[in-house]
Amino acid sequence: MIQFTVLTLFPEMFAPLQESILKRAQEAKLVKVQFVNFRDYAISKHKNVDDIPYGGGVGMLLKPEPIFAAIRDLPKPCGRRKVILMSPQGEVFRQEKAKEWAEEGELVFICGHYEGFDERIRELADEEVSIGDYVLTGGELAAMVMIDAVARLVPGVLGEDASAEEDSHSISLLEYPQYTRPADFEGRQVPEILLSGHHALIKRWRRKESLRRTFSRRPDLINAVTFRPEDYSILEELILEHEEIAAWQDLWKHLCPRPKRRRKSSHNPASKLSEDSH
Ligand code: 4GY
Repeated sequence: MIQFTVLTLFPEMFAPLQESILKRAQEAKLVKVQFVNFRDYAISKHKNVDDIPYGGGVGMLLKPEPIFAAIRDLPKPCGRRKVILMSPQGEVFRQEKAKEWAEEGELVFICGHYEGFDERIRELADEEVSIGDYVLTGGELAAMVMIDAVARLVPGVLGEDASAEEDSHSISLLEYPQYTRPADFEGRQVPEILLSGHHALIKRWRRKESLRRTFSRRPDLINAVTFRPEDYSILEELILEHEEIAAWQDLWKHLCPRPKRRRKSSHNPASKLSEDSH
C-alpha cells in the first residue's frame, strides 16, 4: 500500500482520482489518497493562508505558518515518507522519478495557489518538482499527474498481466504504431506485415517504426537510446528513407557488423584471382 497525502486548499479538485483505475486501486487497498486542507491550520480569525509580499510587488504569497503546522501535525509515517513541493521552479518530473517514488511508503504533496510560496516553505520539502515548463493556477493538477504516474507502477494497480515496466522502458523510445480491427477502415489499410503472422519480421518492423518516430518527433530522446546490434541494418534503411537521420550516425557506428573473413577456396575464382594479383 502506498499513501498519497495532499496538502491543498482545494481537495474537491481531486475528484478525477475517484474514477477508473485509481478508484479500483483504492478499493483494493493498494493505494490510499488523503487530503489535508491547510486552511484548517490558519490561526487568524479570518483563516488567512496568504499575505502580501515584503518589499512590494503584485499578488499574494502563501504564508508559512499554516503549511508548517499541517506538516508537523501529520501522523508518523508507516514506512518511508517524502515531502514534495509542486512548483514550475522544480526539477522536471520524469518516469525515472515515478519509479523511485513508487518505492516509498508515503508521498506528501504540497500544492500552492496564488502567486507563490513564502521562501521558508521550501525547507519542508525533500524535493521540488515540476510537471513541465508552463505555469498553472495551482499545484493540484501537477499533484494529480504525479499521483497517477506513481500509482500505476504499484504492483497490482494495472492488473495481473499488464506490465507498467514495459512501457516505462519505452519512454526513451516512442511507441510504434498499433492497429486493431478492422484491417480495412474506409480504405485505410493496416500495414500488411502485421497481418502476416511472421513474428520476427513484425518485431523488426515495430523496432524500425519506434526508431523512426523517435528521430522525427523527439530527437531530444535519441542520445538516451540504447542501440542494439540488430538495429544496425534498420538504421541503414532509415537513413535512406530520411536523410536527416544520417546526422546521428556516430551513435551506432560501433555496431557496424565486421565483414566476414572469406576463407581461401579453390571453388571461389574471385578470391583466387585477387590473391594472384598480390
Ligand atoms: N508547472 N509543475 C506547477 C505549477 C502552480 C503559484 C506555486 C508546475 O508543478 N507545479 O505551475 N504550479 C504555481 C502557482 C504558486 C505553484
